Amino acid sequence: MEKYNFRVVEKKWQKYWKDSDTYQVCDDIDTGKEPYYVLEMFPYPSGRLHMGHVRNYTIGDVVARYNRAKGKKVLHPIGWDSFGLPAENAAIEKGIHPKKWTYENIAVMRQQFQELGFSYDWSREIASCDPAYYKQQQSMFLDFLEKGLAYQKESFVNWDPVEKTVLANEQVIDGKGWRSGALVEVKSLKQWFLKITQFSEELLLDLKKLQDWPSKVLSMQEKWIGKSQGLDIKFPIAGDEGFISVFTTRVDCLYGASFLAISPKHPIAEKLAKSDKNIAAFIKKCEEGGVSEEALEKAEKIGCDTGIEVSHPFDKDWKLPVYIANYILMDYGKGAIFGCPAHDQRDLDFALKYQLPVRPILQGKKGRTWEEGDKQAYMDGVCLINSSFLNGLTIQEAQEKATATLVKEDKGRLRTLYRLRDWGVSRQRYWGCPIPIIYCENCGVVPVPKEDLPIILPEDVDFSKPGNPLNRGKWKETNCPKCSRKAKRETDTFDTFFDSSWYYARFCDPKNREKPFDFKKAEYWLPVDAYIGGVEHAILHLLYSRFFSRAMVARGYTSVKEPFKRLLTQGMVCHKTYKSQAGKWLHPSEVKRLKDGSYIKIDDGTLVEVGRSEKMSKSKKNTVDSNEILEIYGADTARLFVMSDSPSDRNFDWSDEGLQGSWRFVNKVWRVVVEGLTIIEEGEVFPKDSDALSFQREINKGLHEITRAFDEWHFNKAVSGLYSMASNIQTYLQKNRVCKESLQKALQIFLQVCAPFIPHVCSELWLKCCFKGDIDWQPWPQYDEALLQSETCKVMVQVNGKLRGSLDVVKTLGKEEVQEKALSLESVQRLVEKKMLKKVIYVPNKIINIVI
Ligand code: ANZ
Ligand code: ZN
Repeated sequence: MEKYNFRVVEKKWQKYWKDSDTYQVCDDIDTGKEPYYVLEMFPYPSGRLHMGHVRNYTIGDVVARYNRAKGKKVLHPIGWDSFGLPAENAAIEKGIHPKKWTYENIAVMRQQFQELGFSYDWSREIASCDPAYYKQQQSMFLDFLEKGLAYQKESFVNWDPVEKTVLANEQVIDGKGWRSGALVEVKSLKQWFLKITQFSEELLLDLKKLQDWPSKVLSMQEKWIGKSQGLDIKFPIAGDEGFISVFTTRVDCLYGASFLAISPKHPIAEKLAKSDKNIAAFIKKCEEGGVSEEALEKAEKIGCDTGIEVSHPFDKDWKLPVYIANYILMDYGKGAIFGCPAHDQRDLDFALKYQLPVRPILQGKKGRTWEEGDKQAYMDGVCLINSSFLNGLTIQEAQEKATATLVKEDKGRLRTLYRLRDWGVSRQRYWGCPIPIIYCENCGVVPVPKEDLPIILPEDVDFSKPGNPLNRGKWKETNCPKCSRKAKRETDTFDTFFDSSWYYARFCDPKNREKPFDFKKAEYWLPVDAYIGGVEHAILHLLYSRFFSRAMVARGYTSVKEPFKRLLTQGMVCHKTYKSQAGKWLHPSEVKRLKDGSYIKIDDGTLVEVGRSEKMSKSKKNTVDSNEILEIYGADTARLFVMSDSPSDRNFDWSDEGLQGSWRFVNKVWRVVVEGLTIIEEGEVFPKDSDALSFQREINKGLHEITRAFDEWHFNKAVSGLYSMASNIQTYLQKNRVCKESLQKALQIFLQVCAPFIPHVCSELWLKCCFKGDIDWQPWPQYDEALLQSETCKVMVQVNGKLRGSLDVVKTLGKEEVQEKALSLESVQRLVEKKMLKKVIYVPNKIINIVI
C-alpha cells in the first residue's frame, strides 16, 4: 500500500484552496443559506506562532469547517492586531522600523496560517496599522466625540524621570522604569477618554442575555463593572463648618469606626500639602511606583496624620482622627473612608501600624469576635455589639436602621456606585493610530475635519532618543482647520484596545472606503456566532467591544448591541519544565527521557529535575516550536493533537506521546480508507448481512455521538469518537464477507467527520474514493434516528431445548439471519453437524431453539 505522504498532500491542498479561493464568502444576502460568523481573536503579529495560537486558531477552524458542512454560509476571516509596543521596542533595540518589522512578521505568520490549512477568507484580511483601517477608526472617534461619548480630561500616567518619557503599565517593573531602573513617578496629563460608564448598568444587565458565554467570564465582567449599593455619609469637621464625606457599603459598622482616611489626591490633602512640608513629602512618596492598579495593590499601606478631627455622625462628642492613606483611591466614591479595623483587614493593618483603637462591633457564633492581639480582622460576625441602638440586630437589620436614621437626619444619602471607570485611550506612543485632533492657540481643541482623514502616521521618525518621536519631528506642526493659523497635532495615539474593539464589524465589509462598514452587511453577519480566544481577554477586550457595539448603535452604524453570541475561552497550552543540576531551565530538546522515566541532559548525561506542567513560556524554556512540529509531523497531526487531549476551555498538556498518537491516527485514517477502497474496487460482492447491519449501527451511533460533541463544542470527545469509528471500520474490514455498500457509506461518513480536524488527508482520500465534489461542501451526514433506537439484545440459543450459547443481535434482525448466526456458533455446529433441522423456533429478541 502506498504510504501517506503528508508533505506532498498538504502542500497540494493548501495551494488548491488558495488558488480557488475556496473559503471566500460573498455578501449577497439571499443565498438561502443561513449566515454563520466564526471569529478567533485576531493575533498580534509577533512573528512567531506559538502553540497557544495553533490551538486557538484550530478550534476556530474546526468550528468553521463543521458549520460549512452543516449547510451554513460561513464567514471566517483573519487579520492582524498590528499596532503596539513590541514593534517600537524592536525599533529601539534592533533599529528596524516598526512598520517594516510588523509587515515582515505578518508575512511570516500568514504563511504559517496557510501551512496549518486554516479555512480563512483571505480576501477579507485586515491590519489595524493599515491607514485604510484606521481612517475609519479616526472617523468613528470624531462621531463619538460629537455624541459626547469621547471627551478629554486630566489624568495620571507613569513618568520615568530619567528617560523623561511616559511609560506603559507593562513597562513599569516593580515600580521602576524597565530601561532606566528609575523610580517611576506619577504625572498628570490631558488625555482622551471614552465614556464607557454611560453604559455601566446596561453592560451589567445584558450579561444575563449572554447564555452561551462561560459563566466564569460573565462573573469576571460583573465584578469588573462592580456595582455597589451604599451610602455617602457626612462627618462634620471639628471646629469648622465643613465636613468630610465617605462612601461605605457597611453603614452597620459605624460604631466600629476609629479613623477616617482620605486619598493623597483628596482636595483636603492637596490643600494641606501647600502649607505642610511633611504632608507634601508624604503625598509625593505615595506617587512612587506608578499608576497601575497592580502597583497600588502591591504597595505597603502607609498613612500620615492630618491633625484634623471629625465628629462621629451618631455622637458629636466622639472625635475621629483623619489620616491620608495611600490605599484610598480618589476616583472611587468620595475618595475617603471610615476605617473599621476590627472587621476589615486593610483597616486593621493600618490601625495596628499607627496605634489606632480597634473596636469590635460584630459578634459571631459562640459570642466570638476580634480579640486584643489578633492580627486578622474578624470576618465571621453576624450580629451587632458595642453599637448603641443597633445592638442585637443582624447586619442586614442594622444596615436598614442606621441608613434610615442617617437619611432622616440628612447625614447620609443612598448611592449606587460602579467600579467601572471611563476608558482612557490616549497613549504617548508612536506605533498606534493617531488621534485626529488639532490644538490651536486661537480656537482651542479642534477635531480634524472628516475630509482630511486619515491622519497618517509619519514614517520618517527618529528612535534614537527616548520618548514619543511624534513629539519631536515636523509632523505635529500643522494649520488650524478653523482659522488656518499655525497649530499642533495631538501626538498621542490610541490604545490598541481601541483597534480591537470594532474589527469584528469591519470584517463584514473590510474594503469599505466611505465608512467603517455598511449597515446592511453588518446586520447580515452580526453578531459573531462563535468567538474564540484566550481567557486573558475575558475582561477588557470583551467589555470594550461590548461598549463599542453600544456606541456604534448610538451612532446608527448597526443595531447589534451584543457583538459575540457564543464565546469560547480556550485554556493554555502547557508543558513540563526541566531544570539542570545548576538550576538552569532546559529546553525539551536538551533533555532525554530514559526507560525508567527519569530525564538526563543530553550533552553531559547529568540528571534533570522535572517540574510540573506549566504554561509554555520562553522564560521557562518549556516551549515547542510550531515550525518544527509542522515540518516533522505536518498540519493535520498538529491540528488533531491540540484538539484531542482536553476540553478546549481547559489547559492542555503537551506531550510527545500524545503527539505521536495523533500522528499514528492520521496515518491510520489513510490506511483504513485505502484498504477499504481496495475492497470496494476489487472485492467480491456480498449482500447486507447481519454483520453489515450491526456495522452500520455502530457507524450510525458514532456519527450521532460525534455530531453531538461538535454541537456542544466538546471537541476532545469528538476526537475520541473518530478513534472508535476508525476501529469499527478496521474490524469490519477483517470480516470475510464485507458488504461494499455499507463499507462505502461508512468511509464517506468517516471522512466527513474527520475533515474538520484533519482536512488535508480527508480531502485527498475523498478524491481518491471518487466521492463526488470537494469534501468541504458536502452536507454533514445525517444519522438515522430509527437505527439509534434499535439496540441490540441477547438471544439465547438452544439445541433441542438445552442452552448452548447466546448471541448479541440487532433487534430488527429477522429469523433467517438469527438462525444463520446461531448455526455458526461452534457449540451448535458440533451438535448439528450434517443433521437435518427438524424445526427452528424463534421468539424474537429472546430465544431461538433448534430442534434436530
Ligand atoms: C466601612 C467599611 C467597613 C467598609 C468594613 C468595608 C468593610 P465596594 O464593595 O468595592 O464598593 N472604600 C470606599 N471608597 C473607597 C476608596 N475611594 N478607596 C478605597 N476604599 C474605599 O467597597 C466599598 C467599601 O470600600 C467601602 O465600605 C469603603 O470601606 C471602601 F468592615 O466602609 B467600607
Ligand atoms: Zn484656530
